[in-house]
Amino acid sequence: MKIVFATNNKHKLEEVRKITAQYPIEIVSLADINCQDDIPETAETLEGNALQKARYIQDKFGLDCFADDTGLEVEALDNAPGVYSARYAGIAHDSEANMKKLLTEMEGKVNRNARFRTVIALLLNGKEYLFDGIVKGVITSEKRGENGFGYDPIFIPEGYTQTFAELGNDIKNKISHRAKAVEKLDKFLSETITH
Ligand code: ITT
Repeated sequence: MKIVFATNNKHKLEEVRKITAQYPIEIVSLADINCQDDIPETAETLEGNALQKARYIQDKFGLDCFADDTGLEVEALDNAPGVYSARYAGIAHDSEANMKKLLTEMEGKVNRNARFRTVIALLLNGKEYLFDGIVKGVITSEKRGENGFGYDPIFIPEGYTQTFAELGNDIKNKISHRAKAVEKLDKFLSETITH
């Protein structure tokens, strides 16, 4: 089974391809369908943005697809940056600036609890489905590690002492927010294929 992943983030594409490797599902990228569009994400929730991205591709290309919207929710900051994670420091997709702003906001904060939350919206045969995944953890006081992307250098998942960027992709892809959401998607698609 082939399905389009509506993302412009190559790190997400790589992670999802690795997580789905054991399933009979082939992930098709936006590049594969010749889509270079900057897909709008203007909703106020992760669910809304994930649906908006998936609907954009289905409306324009008529293909079954799914999209992922992810946010980092920090307890001491009233769950910010949340749905605004990509543009927390003002300019979209500047991870260095986003991490710098978050570390500044967290200076002196004792409660470092945070969680990554991923919502996947799947559009299949005219129906819409949502799957989510959460990983709890804490925010560090400085960046650590070179792997991963986005906020990975400042997030330590629960049960570990290293950041996602130090742990590397093999561990991240087993325990992450995205891994949990993609496992639900994989299971659903595998069952749909065999029935
Ligand atoms: P698409 O919308 O094209 O899928 P994006 O990079 O805009 O890609 P999101 O809106 O879902 O993706 O991401 C929001 C922000 O959260 C963005 O700054 C990412 O770098 C960051 N992010 C997403 N997933 C992450 C992860 O697994 N680890 C660390 N940061 C992540």
